[in-house]
Amino acid sequence: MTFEKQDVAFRALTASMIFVLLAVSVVGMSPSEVLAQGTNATNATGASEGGSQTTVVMPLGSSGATSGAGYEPPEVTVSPGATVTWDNQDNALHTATSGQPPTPDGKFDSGIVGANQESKPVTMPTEPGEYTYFCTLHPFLVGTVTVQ
Ligand SMILES: [Cu+2]
Repeated sequence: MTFEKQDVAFRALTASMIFVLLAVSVVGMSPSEVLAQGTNATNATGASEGGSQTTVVMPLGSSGATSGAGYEPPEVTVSPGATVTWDNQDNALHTATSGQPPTPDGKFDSGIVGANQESKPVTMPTEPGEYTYFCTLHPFLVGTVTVQ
């Protein structure tokens, strides 16, 4: 009889210890999971942009040949294989197409970016160099991406 009582007590103690261990491990895991997620989120943003997002604006009015408005900034420098996003703030369609106007060279191409739209992140070449690009719809718009 005594043995049974002790056995029950022992089981209760074991159960409560397991509960405490579980509670500790759950509590212990949560911060590290949060940290891991935070780290992943940082990496996801940082890795694709080499630590910084490069965005070139297609300013309002840049579809006008004599407006003087053009890709802003006209020259950017990025790491090999980094992405660049073009932010079209104009009321006309634009592209950022690598090559000497009016001939695309196939190194990169944003495709048509709608008015008040952003392009998808466009992957730059991995080969270091200076890449001229232009707008296929407004070939007087010219910019440069330097990969280094
Ligand atoms: Cu254009």
